[in-house]
Amino acid sequence: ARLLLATANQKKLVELQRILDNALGTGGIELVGLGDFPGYPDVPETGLTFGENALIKAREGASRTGLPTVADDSGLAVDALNGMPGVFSARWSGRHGDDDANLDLVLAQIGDVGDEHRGGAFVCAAALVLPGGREHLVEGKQRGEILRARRGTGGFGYDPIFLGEGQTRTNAELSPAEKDAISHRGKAFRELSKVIAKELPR
Ligand code: ITT
Repeated sequence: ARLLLATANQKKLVELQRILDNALGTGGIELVGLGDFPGYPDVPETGLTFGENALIKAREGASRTGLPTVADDSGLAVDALNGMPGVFSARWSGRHGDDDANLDLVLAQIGDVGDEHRGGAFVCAAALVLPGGREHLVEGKQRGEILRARRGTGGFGYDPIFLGEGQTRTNAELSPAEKDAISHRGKAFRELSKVIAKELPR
Protein backbone atom coordinates (compact mmCIF):
# COMPACT_ATOMS: atom_id res chain seq x y z
CA ALA A 1 0.00 0.00 0.00
CA ARG A 2 1.10 3.57 -0.71
CA LEU A 3 0.85 6.02 2.14
CA LEU A 4 1.47 9.78 1.98
CA LEU A 5 3.42 11.43 4.81
CA ALA A 6 2.14 14.99 4.76
CA THR A 7 5.12 16.85 6.19
CA ALA A 8 7.51 19.44 4.81
CA ASN A 9 9.93 18.83 7.70
CA GLN A 10 12.66 16.54 6.35
CA LYS A 11 13.93 15.55 9.81
CA LYS A 12 10.45 14.58 10.91
CA LEU A 13 10.04 12.55 7.73
CA VAL A 14 13.23 10.61 8.46
CA GLU A 15 12.02 9.80 11.99
CA LEU A 16 8.56 8.83 10.80
CA GLN A 17 9.87 6.47 8.13
CA ARG A 18 12.18 4.81 10.62
CA ILE A 19 9.46 4.41 13.26
CA LEU A 20 6.87 3.03 10.81
CA ASP A 21 9.39 0.67 9.16
CA ASN A 22 10.32 -0.66 12.59
CA ALA A 23 6.70 -1.13 13.61
CA LEU A 24 5.35 -2.57 10.35
CA GLY A 25 8.41 -4.12 8.71
CA THR A 26 10.17 -2.68 5.69
CA GLY A 27 8.60 -3.08 2.28
CA GLY A 28 4.97 -3.60 3.22
CA ILE A 29 4.11 0.05 3.04
CA GLU A 30 5.55 2.48 0.51
CA LEU A 31 5.90 5.90 2.08
CA VAL A 32 5.62 8.91 -0.22
CA GLY A 33 6.66 12.43 0.80
CA LEU A 34 5.24 15.80 -0.23
CA GLY A 35 8.32 16.20 -2.46
CA ASP A 36 6.62 13.84 -4.93
CA PHE A 37 3.80 16.37 -5.43
CA PRO A 38 5.27 19.51 -7.03
CA GLY A 39 3.22 22.62 -6.30
CA TYR A 40 1.73 21.18 -3.12
CA PRO A 41 0.61 24.28 -1.22
CA ASP A 42 1.66 25.51 2.19
CA VAL A 43 -1.32 24.44 4.31
CA PRO A 44 -2.19 26.96 7.06
CA GLU A 45 -2.13 25.30 10.49
CA THR A 46 -5.02 27.15 12.08
CA GLY A 47 -5.86 24.60 14.77
CA LEU A 48 -5.60 25.42 18.45
CA THR A 49 -4.44 21.91 19.36
CA PHE A 50 -1.90 19.44 18.02
CA GLY A 51 -4.74 17.06 17.16
CA GLU A 52 -6.64 19.64 15.09
CA ASN A 53 -3.51 20.55 13.13
CA ALA A 54 -2.56 16.92 12.48
CA LEU A 55 -6.07 16.34 11.06
CA ILE A 56 -5.88 19.51 8.93
CA LYS A 57 -2.62 18.33 7.35
CA ALA A 58 -3.78 14.73 6.85
CA ARG A 59 -7.19 15.70 5.39
CA GLU A 60 -5.53 18.08 2.93
CA GLY A 61 -3.09 15.36 1.85
CA ALA A 62 -5.79 12.74 1.36
CA SER A 63 -8.08 15.04 -0.60
CA ARG A 64 -5.29 16.42 -2.83
CA THR A 65 -3.62 13.10 -3.63
CA GLY A 66 -6.27 10.44 -3.13
CA LEU A 67 -3.78 8.51 -1.01
CA PRO A 68 -4.24 7.34 2.58
CA THR A 69 -2.35 10.04 4.45
CA VAL A 70 -0.59 10.33 7.79
CA ALA A 71 0.46 13.62 9.37
CA ASP A 72 2.33 14.68 12.48
CA ASP A 73 1.76 17.85 14.47
CA SER A 74 4.14 18.22 17.35
CA GLY A 75 5.91 20.63 19.61
CA LEU A 76 7.27 21.50 23.03
CA ALA A 77 4.90 22.61 25.81
CA VAL A 78 6.83 24.42 28.56
CA ASP A 79 5.18 24.59 32.00
CA ALA A 80 6.78 27.94 32.90
CA LEU A 81 5.46 29.43 29.62
CA ASN A 82 1.90 28.17 30.19
CA GLY A 83 2.28 25.43 27.59
CA MET A 84 3.91 27.60 24.93
CA PRO A 85 5.40 27.39 22.32
CA GLY A 86 3.03 24.42 21.87
CA VAL A 87 1.41 24.41 18.41
CA PHE A 88 3.62 27.42 17.55
CA SER A 89 6.88 25.50 18.16
CA ALA A 90 8.00 25.54 14.51
CA ARG A 91 7.47 29.31 14.13
CA TRP A 92 7.98 30.65 17.67
CA SER A 93 10.72 33.12 16.66
CA GLY A 94 8.70 34.26 13.65
CA ARG A 95 10.90 32.27 11.27
CA HIS A 96 9.22 28.96 10.40
CA GLY A 97 11.59 26.06 10.75
CA ASP A 98 14.50 28.08 12.17
CA ASP A 99 15.31 25.58 14.94
CA ASP A 100 18.20 27.63 16.37
CA ALA A 101 16.24 30.87 16.65
CA ASN A 102 13.19 29.11 18.12
CA LEU A 103 15.30 27.30 20.72
CA ASP A 104 17.20 30.46 21.71
CA LEU A 105 13.95 32.37 22.22
CA VAL A 106 12.50 29.65 24.46
CA LEU A 107 15.71 29.63 26.53
CA ALA A 108 15.58 33.42 26.88
CA GLN A 109 11.92 33.36 27.89
CA ILE A 110 12.38 30.65 30.53
CA GLY A 111 15.37 32.57 31.82
CA ASP A 112 16.91 31.41 35.06
CA VAL A 113 13.87 29.88 36.78
CA GLY A 114 14.80 27.16 39.26
CA ASP A 115 15.03 23.46 38.43
CA GLU A 116 11.63 22.74 40.00
CA HIS A 117 9.99 25.06 37.44
CA ARG A 118 11.76 23.81 34.31
CA GLY A 119 9.32 21.01 33.43
CA GLY A 120 7.79 20.52 30.00
CA ALA A 121 6.66 17.94 27.50
CA PHE A 122 7.11 17.08 23.87
CA VAL A 123 3.72 16.26 22.36
CA CYS A 124 2.96 14.55 19.05
CA ALA A 125 -0.46 14.13 17.48
CA ALA A 126 -0.52 11.58 14.67
CA ALA A 127 -3.43 11.44 12.25
CA LEU A 128 -4.44 8.94 9.57
CA VAL A 129 -7.04 10.01 7.02
CA LEU A 130 -8.31 7.61 4.37
CA PRO A 131 -9.59 8.83 0.98
CA GLY A 132 -13.03 7.46 1.83
CA GLY A 133 -13.16 9.81 4.81
CA ARG A 134 -12.33 7.57 7.77
CA GLU A 135 -10.12 9.33 10.34
CA HIS A 136 -7.94 8.24 13.24
CA LEU A 137 -6.06 10.41 15.73
CA VAL A 138 -3.63 9.37 18.47
CA GLU A 139 -1.25 11.30 20.73
CA GLY A 140 2.12 10.62 22.37
CA LYS A 141 3.95 12.58 25.09
CA GLN A 142 7.41 12.72 26.57
CA ARG A 143 7.83 14.59 29.87
CA GLY A 144 11.15 16.11 30.83
CA GLU A 145 12.95 19.28 31.84
CA ILE A 146 14.32 22.22 29.91
CA LEU A 147 18.08 22.65 30.41
CA ARG A 148 19.90 26.01 30.56
CA ALA A 149 22.16 25.26 27.58
CA ARG A 150 22.40 22.93 24.59
CA ARG A 151 23.84 19.42 24.87
CA GLY A 152 24.26 17.12 21.86
CA THR A 153 23.90 17.42 18.11
CA GLY A 154 21.43 14.66 17.16
CA GLY A 155 17.69 14.93 16.57
CA PHE A 156 16.30 18.35 15.67
CA GLY A 157 14.33 21.29 17.02
CA TYR A 158 14.42 21.60 20.80
CA ASP A 159 16.15 18.23 21.37
CA PRO A 160 19.46 19.75 22.61
CA ILE A 161 17.79 21.44 25.61
CA PHE A 162 15.37 18.63 26.52
CA LEU A 163 16.31 16.08 29.18
CA GLY A 164 13.66 13.36 29.25
CA GLU A 165 12.34 12.07 32.54
CA GLY A 166 14.66 9.39 33.93
CA GLN A 167 17.35 10.15 31.31
CA THR A 168 20.97 11.26 31.78
CA ARG A 169 21.34 12.38 28.15
CA THR A 170 19.33 14.97 26.23
CA ASN A 171 17.25 13.82 23.27
CA ALA A 172 20.03 15.23 21.04
CA GLU A 173 22.58 12.95 22.76
CA LEU A 174 20.54 9.77 22.19
CA SER A 175 20.96 7.48 19.18
CA PRO A 176 18.01 7.56 16.75
CA ALA A 177 16.74 4.22 18.10
CA GLU A 178 17.05 5.41 21.70
CA LYS A 179 15.11 8.58 20.93
CA ASP A 180 12.37 6.62 19.11
CA ALA A 181 11.96 4.28 22.10
CA ILE A 182 10.94 7.10 24.47
CA SER A 183 9.89 10.05 22.30
CA HIS A 184 6.43 11.54 21.84
CA ARG A 185 6.69 10.70 18.10
CA GLY A 186 7.78 7.10 18.73
CA LYS A 187 4.84 6.55 21.09
CA ALA A 188 2.26 8.17 18.82
CA PHE A 189 3.33 6.45 15.61
CA ARG A 190 3.78 3.01 17.18
CA GLU A 191 0.16 3.33 18.23
CA LEU A 192 -0.90 4.64 14.81
CA SER A 193 0.93 1.77 13.12
CA LYS A 194 -1.57 -0.67 14.64
CA VAL A 195 -4.40 1.31 13.07
CA ILE A 196 -2.53 1.46 9.74
CA ALA A 197 -2.10 -2.32 9.77
CA LYS A 198 -5.86 -2.77 10.25
CA GLU A 199 -7.00 -0.13 7.77
CA LEU A 200 -4.45 -0.96 5.05
CA PRO A 201 -3.97 -4.71 5.11
CA ARG A 202 -1.17 -5.93 2.83
P1 ITT B 1 5.10 20.01 9.05
O1 ITT B 1 3.99 20.86 9.58
O2 ITT B 1 5.28 20.16 7.57
O3 ITT B 1 4.97 18.57 9.45
P2 ITT B 1 6.71 21.54 10.91
O4 ITT B 1 8.15 21.51 11.31
O5 ITT B 1 6.10 22.86 10.60
O6 ITT B 1 6.51 20.50 9.69
P3 ITT B 1 5.02 21.27 13.28
O7 ITT B 1 4.12 22.38 12.93
O8 ITT B 1 4.42 19.99 13.81
O9 ITT B 1 5.91 20.78 12.04
O10 ITT B 1 6.09 21.80 14.33
C1 ITT B 1 6.97 20.94 14.93
C2 ITT B 1 8.07 21.72 15.67
O11 ITT B 1 8.11 21.28 17.04
C3 ITT B 1 9.44 21.41 15.10
O12 ITT B 1 9.79 22.34 14.10
C4 ITT B 1 10.33 21.50 16.32
O13 ITT B 1 10.65 22.85 16.57
C5 ITT B 1 9.42 21.01 17.44
N1 ITT B 1 9.56 19.55 17.60
C6 ITT B 1 8.65 18.60 17.21
N2 ITT B 1 9.13 17.38 17.44
C7 ITT B 1 10.36 17.54 17.96
C8 ITT B 1 11.35 16.63 18.37
O14 ITT B 1 11.21 15.32 18.24
N3 ITT B 1 12.48 17.13 18.86
C9 ITT B 1 12.66 18.45 18.96
N4 ITT B 1 11.79 19.37 18.56
C10 ITT B 1 10.62 18.92 18.07
